[in-house]
Amino acid sequence: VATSMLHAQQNKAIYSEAEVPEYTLPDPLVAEDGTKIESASQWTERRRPELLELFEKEVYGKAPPAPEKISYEVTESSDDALGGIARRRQVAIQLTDDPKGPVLNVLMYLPKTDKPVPTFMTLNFYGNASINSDPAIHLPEGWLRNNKEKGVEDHKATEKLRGASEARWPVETIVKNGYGLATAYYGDIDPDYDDGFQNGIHPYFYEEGQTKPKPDQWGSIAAWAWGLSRAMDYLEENPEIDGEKVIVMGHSRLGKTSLWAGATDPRFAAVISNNSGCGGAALSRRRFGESVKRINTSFPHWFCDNFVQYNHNEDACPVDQHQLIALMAPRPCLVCSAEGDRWADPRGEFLSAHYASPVYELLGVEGLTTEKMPPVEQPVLSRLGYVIRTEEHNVKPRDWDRYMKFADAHVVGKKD
Ligand code: GTR
Repeated sequence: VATSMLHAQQNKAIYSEAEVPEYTLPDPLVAEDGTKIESASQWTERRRPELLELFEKEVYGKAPPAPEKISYEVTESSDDALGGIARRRQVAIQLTDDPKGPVLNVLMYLPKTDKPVPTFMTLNFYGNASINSDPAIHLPEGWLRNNKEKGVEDHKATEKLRGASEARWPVETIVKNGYGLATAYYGDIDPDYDDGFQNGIHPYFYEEGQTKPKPDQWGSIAAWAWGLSRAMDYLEENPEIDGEKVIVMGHSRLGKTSLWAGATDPRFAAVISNNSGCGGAALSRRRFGESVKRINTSFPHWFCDNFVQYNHNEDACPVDQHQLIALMAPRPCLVCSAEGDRWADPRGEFLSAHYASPVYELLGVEGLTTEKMPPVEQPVLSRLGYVIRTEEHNVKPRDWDRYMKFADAHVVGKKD
């Protein structure tokens, strides 16, 4: 009886600071053997690779290296999109050597200029056609999560899908501010349901006789992040894009993904996490809102199997999520929370940025410039930035205004 009561208690989500257990965070600036990290080179050569490897092994799983060559095909293109203000490009990136293998369809809207443009790279939840009602966007062909309101029936896109998520994607404003937007459907890389890794990208990398990833090999989040890197391979080759100014942004599970993409791929010039929560920006040891056990139970395919050891056992994990934020350093990184998104633990997201700050400072750049969690709607847009807005778990036009202001200051170098 006592044990089952304990389990019931443990399984109840924590929603008050008083219930947050006491915890000690692993120090980003102390190596696993106890050595203090006191110089930028010690961080870069020793501690950073060590932490990256721990996150690979214990949390997200290790992804295979980039393919030697990527092939892609421009499937559609226009220099007169969005009422004449933008160029539209649609490109199919072959993710493996197998011509029948998965293809990542990237949609781009780019400002009309002769110069290569800084660009936001962002995965989407319902296919490229969901972000804008532009009839030229190809409808997604693969499996989608059922959602009648969004126009998905029997896991297939219908015409109703067009523009169904456009409130989250202020494309015109982005383009008018001089930024490109590149987006792709995350399900092109791996459909988001637990099928034991039989579909999507994973099987293409199995050794002979292997039927699922090993406990330290990539789950779906690592696969989506790997797909972002393949998009980056292409963006770097596209002369219309400034490959040194690609900002990876993502919301929720795709916020977790953008953080992991930023950690594993230093070509991303800046990283933005929106409402990423557990397994993203939020500290796992706080167990506030969504816990490690809960996320591993609801979404067994997101993380690697080793992560399951830390269900209700967060303190045993050699890493916590502030160290993930530290892996972005010295690149600009913006952590965004929402007051109504308690499931994602806004305070835990703030604390991650706070505890990552010493790494930025060691590297000689500005960390998070506030010690205290800022009030709602008062963004702290330092190089390591944090903002909490009002309202729910979502992406709002004003979130994008902040991403752009942040990128103006730290990626493009424009002042206010
Ligand atoms: C929730 C999940 C969160 C978050 C969210 C989303 O169900 O518990 O971790 O990822 O989904 O991606 O919308």
